[in-house]
Amino acid sequence: VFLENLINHPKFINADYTTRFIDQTPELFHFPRRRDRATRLLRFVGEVTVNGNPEVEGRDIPKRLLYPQAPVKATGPVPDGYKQKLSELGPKAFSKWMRNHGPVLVTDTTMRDAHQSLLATRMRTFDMLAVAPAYSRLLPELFSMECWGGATFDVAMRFLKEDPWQRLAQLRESMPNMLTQMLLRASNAVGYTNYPDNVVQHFVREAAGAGMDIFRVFDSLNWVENMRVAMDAVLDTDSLCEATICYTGDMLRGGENKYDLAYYVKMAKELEKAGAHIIGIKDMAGVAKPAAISKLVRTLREEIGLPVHFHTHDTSGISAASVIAAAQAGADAVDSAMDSFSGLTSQPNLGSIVEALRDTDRDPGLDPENIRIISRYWEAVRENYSAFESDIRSGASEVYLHAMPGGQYTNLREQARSLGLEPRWPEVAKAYSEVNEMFGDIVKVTPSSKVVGDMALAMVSSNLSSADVKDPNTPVAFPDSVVSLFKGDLGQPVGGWPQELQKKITKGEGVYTTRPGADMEPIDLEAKRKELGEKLGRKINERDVSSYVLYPKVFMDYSDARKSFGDLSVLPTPVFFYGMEPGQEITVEIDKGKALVIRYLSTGEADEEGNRTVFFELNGQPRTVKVRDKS
Ligand code: 3PY
Ligand code: ZN
Repeated sequence: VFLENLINHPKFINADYTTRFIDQTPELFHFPRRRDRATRLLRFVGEVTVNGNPEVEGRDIPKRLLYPQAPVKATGPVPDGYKQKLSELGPKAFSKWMRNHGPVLVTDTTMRDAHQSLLATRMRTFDMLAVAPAYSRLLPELFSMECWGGATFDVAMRFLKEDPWQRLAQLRESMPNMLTQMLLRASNAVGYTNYPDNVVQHFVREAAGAGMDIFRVFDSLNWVENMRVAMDAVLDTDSLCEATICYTGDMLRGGENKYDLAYYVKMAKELEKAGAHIIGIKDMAGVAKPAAISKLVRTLREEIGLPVHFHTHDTSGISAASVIAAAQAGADAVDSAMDSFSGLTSQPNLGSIVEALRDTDRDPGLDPENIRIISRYWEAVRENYSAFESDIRSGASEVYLHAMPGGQYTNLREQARSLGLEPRWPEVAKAYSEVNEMFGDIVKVTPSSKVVGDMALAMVSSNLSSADVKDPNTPVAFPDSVVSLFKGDLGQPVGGWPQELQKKITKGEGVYTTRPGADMEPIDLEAKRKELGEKLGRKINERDVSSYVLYPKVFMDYSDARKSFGDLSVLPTPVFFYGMEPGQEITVEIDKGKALVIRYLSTGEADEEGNRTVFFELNGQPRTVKVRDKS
């Protein structure tokens, strides 16, 4: 133990010691009885069984809890897929191959955007890993698996007490033939604010190293200047850079229109020149109508030499028509979600799109039976997350009014509910669209969409009209995020900010038009590494450093949970959220080939201090843990 303490001591790791280190470092002689992994897991299961998981507190309880079985065992050979093609060709030649490939390529978003948009991003690694080997074997012709980035990074740590990097590395290993794909918010990385350039570069390097193949890079104001750092960082790796245009407004609308065809073509050409391998069209709200997307895809393919990848949301209920139109117009790849995770604010239905295109010249050639097998698995998984489902039952043409991103819609509705504004939701939706107009008709996608949402809620809760907000003589308490946006902290929108409003919001102070990252001091990563090592008192790696600089507090809270309970991603989802039933037995694989059999027996009465003893059997041996009853 002494040696272990020594080699894990942060000062030792960082070579920050002298010959008197051993004399001056009494903690090297602390030999605590280390809680083994099984005990830590039992403590968590006991805690949730007695007190519940705060993450589902106050939410609906699922009708039933399921333990979905993986559709195929991880045996049998894995056929080659597009991962092998990328390794063989490299990103540039892969891009050329993609552009000349006849069938439309299909991305599955179930592991990222679908659950981000339907279940508040709560899907756990456990449920992804169980099905990953089945994807590899049953659907090797899928173009890519969107499985990382966007909101999944912080939600994994914040709410699920998981390491997002571990998720990526494990998925990479379990699907060796599939291309992994992530959503990267350019200079906002996987956060909600602009980070210094070196933080973004470090993050991209680590993500590529952990197995990320396709980086879908976008900027929340479509400002290409703000995309270059992230794009260049991707171009320095062997991964694919999918530079992305956020689709907004109504391209074919007559009259004055900022977001017309010429706008998109110009942006696509800039992205091509900046070195992109693929051009993404990201219709985050699901407002790209079939005729518009058809024209856009056809024109982009004529005007640029890169493959085009279309992404949309089904909030309207008719977005599959846009996907089919995009495919018919020559889109090289399209996104969709596995049937049981499709529709509403998620992506349109993968199985049905594949069927609709069958026997056409764009037939993706995916096996319908295998799609059904995988979708059935996801259907069972989804039941366990019903606490996070929204009440939305149908598509809504209202999306053409507010144009909220699919990933934001349910969140904002939830925020409105928590402020007591749910009965006034139509007003919130209308205010959202008015705020957009006041802000100069901007692109609304994380994080700019969050700012528009903050302002809309502020207006409805304080009964402010847009005339009040604009009136220089009516005092308005603008949310911090709005002040920051109008100073320039997220960059510049096309045509600049409306000046009168900007003056009112910022009081003329701190406004700038340069790229935010250009004025930010680089973070001293070496110092952060040292600081983190000391805080955690364990050996750390570059991925920990990245999480820490992106989300200092969230990462530290996650680390505390990890220290107390170990790796919680190994627990089945019903147990993670709802604990165990007396007499229930589960098998938990804590490492490859190392399993624990946990049987929950009962919980004793609370003692005078309010502690209860929880009785388990671990691999047949009695074990108890003490849990403070918080009720
Ligand atoms: C994200 O940035 O997380 C999004 O999904 C935006 O659409
Ligand atoms: Zn999306």
